[in-house]
Amino acid sequence: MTTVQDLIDRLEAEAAADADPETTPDVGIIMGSDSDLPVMEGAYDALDELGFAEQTDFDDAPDARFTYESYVISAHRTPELMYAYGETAAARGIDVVIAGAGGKSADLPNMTASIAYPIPVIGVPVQEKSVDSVIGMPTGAPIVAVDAGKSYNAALSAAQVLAREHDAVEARLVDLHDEQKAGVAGVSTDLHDLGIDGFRERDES
Ligand code: AIR
Repeated sequence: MTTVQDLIDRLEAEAAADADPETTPDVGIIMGSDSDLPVMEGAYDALDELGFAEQTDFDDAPDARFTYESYVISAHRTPELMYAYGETAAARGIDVVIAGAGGKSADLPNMTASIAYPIPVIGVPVQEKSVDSVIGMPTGAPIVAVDAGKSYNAALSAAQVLAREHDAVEARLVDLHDEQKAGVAGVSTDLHDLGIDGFRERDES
């Protein structure tokens, strides 16, 4: 059975490997519990739509140039793992972290932002009641955060960070935005032209 220490050792070994940044995950997704996954799905959806691939083996990068990885890390159950993840993030080639946690003490995003600084951390409050603990940082300890549950936007923000350095990510962001605009135009036309009854009928069929 894998122990927390095994995971810490793994992260530290990867940090020491001095891997080519083109082969390391660009985005790290972490969450306080696997019970957060339904809310964090939006981040995976957005990254998939932007053409990112998941990297499950640090030593064997997928063909896609831009990748993400994910781990469950609990600020309260496994604080030593949170420290190790934050402290090794830069050396492991992570450029931006998306961190989600729920409950009233949702401390993974804010603590990871402090530990991994200056790597940007986008916090996702998994529940409405988590918002204050995610965003309530003291002066000098920054975090970027989205509204409760908005993990899709967290992934877009993460891609925006990468886009400052990578034109290909910027182009994908612009394309996705155009597709979403076209989607609104399509829905708007359908609602108008089919009328409310026809629109409801089509959606129900
Ligand atoms: N959590 C886990 N460790 C610290 C915190 N704050 C959060 C998880 C999840 C909630 O507690 O992010 O949203 C409940 O976790 P679980 O594992 O009991 O379902």
